[in-house]
Amino acid sequence: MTLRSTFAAAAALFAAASWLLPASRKTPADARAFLEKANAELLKLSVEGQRASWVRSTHITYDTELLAAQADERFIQATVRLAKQAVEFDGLTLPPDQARQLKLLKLSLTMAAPANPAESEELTRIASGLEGAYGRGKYCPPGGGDCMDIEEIGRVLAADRDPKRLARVWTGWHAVGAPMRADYQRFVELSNKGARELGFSDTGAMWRSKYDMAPDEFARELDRLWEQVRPLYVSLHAYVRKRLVEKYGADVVPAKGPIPAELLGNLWAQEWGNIYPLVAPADADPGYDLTRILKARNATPQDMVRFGERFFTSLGFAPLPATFWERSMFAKPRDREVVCHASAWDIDAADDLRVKMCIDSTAEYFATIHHELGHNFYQRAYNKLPFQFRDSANDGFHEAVGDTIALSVTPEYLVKIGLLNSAPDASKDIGLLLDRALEKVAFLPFGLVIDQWRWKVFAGEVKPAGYNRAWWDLKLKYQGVAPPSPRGESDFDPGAKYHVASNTPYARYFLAEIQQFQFHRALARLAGCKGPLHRCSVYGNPEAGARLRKMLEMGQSRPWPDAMEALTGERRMDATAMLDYFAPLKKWLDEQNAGSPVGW
Ligand code: X8Z
Ligand code: ZN
Repeated sequence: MTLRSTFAAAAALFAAASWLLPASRKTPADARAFLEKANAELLKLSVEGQRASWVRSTHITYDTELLAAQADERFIQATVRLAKQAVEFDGLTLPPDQARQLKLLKLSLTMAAPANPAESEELTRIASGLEGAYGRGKYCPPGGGDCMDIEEIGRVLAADRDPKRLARVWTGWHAVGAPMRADYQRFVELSNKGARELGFSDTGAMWRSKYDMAPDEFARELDRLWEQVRPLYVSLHAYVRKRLVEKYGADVVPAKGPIPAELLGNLWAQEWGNIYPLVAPADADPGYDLTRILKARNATPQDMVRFGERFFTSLGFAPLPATFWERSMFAKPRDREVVCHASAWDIDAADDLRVKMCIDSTAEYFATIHHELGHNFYQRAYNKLPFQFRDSANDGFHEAVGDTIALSVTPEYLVKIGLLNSAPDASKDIGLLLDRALEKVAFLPFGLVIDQWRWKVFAGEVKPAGYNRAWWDLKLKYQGVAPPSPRGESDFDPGAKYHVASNTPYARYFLAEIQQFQFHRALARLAGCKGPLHRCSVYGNPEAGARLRKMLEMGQSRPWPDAMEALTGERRMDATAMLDYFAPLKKWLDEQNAGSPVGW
């Protein structure tokens, strides 16, 4: 034991006794000692929890689920206990970084367990079980035939163009949600109880409190950002629908109504890049297909991850540790159940970084790899900070970093790394932008829907008897999509989306979609790129890398506008960068849509 940690232990003991003092007699030294002890305890429990979750997600069994649930429970209970104790320091004038750590401690959970041990155990068991049920989910066609897992189903939705088969497979996967309904209802009751014990009105309000502004103000921020980008989405929607009417006929795709969700190339209609060939502009197609290139080269999952790593090292980041390559899961194992949904891990809060993915050699996975590595390089950048600061400035930042890098995957970059022979000229810009818009713009309303639904559910505005109805009402309102056939309350379609089953908040992805264009614009300008933003790549630019690293190293130590400013010079989330990026496409879409129905 070092001298420093001996001192910390003694101070912590003193602090333990002084927690019994009334608030007025607490001192800043007590607060410091409390935080040191709390951070050490939580770090230890969090590492144990990460290990148990890793094993649960890469070997799903009855036992690994229980072990992960127990480890989660220990971490959550400790956090709840410490958050309740932290209230004792309210009203004390403290150094800003200590005050912020205390505040973050109270906000750090996405699921708060009630103090009652039986309820706490029940909640964590349900939560772990829901994620496991999603991970094990399959569609077994009636009348025989091999069962399909989520990866195979995703491939059908991406490539099949038979509306009947798409509807069957879509419906088959969505059946995974139905058995989760009762557990989800109980999960809502218990997690709300935990949130109330921490002083929040419900779990949704707890989630909205994490943005360095009042929870209602955050909800208004989302509305404001959505209003900025909505016209762009509506134009894209109208154009895509028109092309789908041409392809499938007006009896399959209503010319003025919502688009059938199963026709958009993705199980949740969240990203539409897979139907690019159906909507490509006749005279501006860029003429290359990254998926085809990767397949032609027989690129292995490891090869693809290496491309991603090399982008980061080109910006001056240190390479990933050897253990990353040894311990990550890059491909779906044949011999066991796993959660394929991609995720990035920092197991020991030191340098045991990993990804868990079932990589296919496609352009979509190429982008997802950059997304995940963004998480890993962020985790590594802030891992020297106190435990409470080891997170992104707000949760959108964590999701935005890797995507920012993926925006630099331009044709010119692909030429530089030898994946493409020559870059298409400017006459193909509309094709490039449309391809990106199908990924990024199409996602925007989806990024809102999930938590608009959950906020209402947690607040009790949507009752269990109306879970599925409310889900489809929101999908219609924001996305303008409809299910292949009427859905009822014996279905539970939200459960067929990973983040609902795994209780991962989702507004973060909407924020990330907006922020990544702000980050990309700032880095591209810093790198001296004068051309249109979609042709700018910061590959190999150390200044851009240093600026990015500066923000990542701040972790969550400052309110997020400070981190945003460190990278971009701006203090607000603002969709103008995204609108600028897509401006030529918006003009083109509006021309294409002239005289055709717009909206639904
Ligand atoms: O879940 C993810 C990542 C892991 S954080 C693969 N994403 C969202 C989703 O798949 O629904 C990235 C984009 C949105
Ligand atoms: Zn992510």
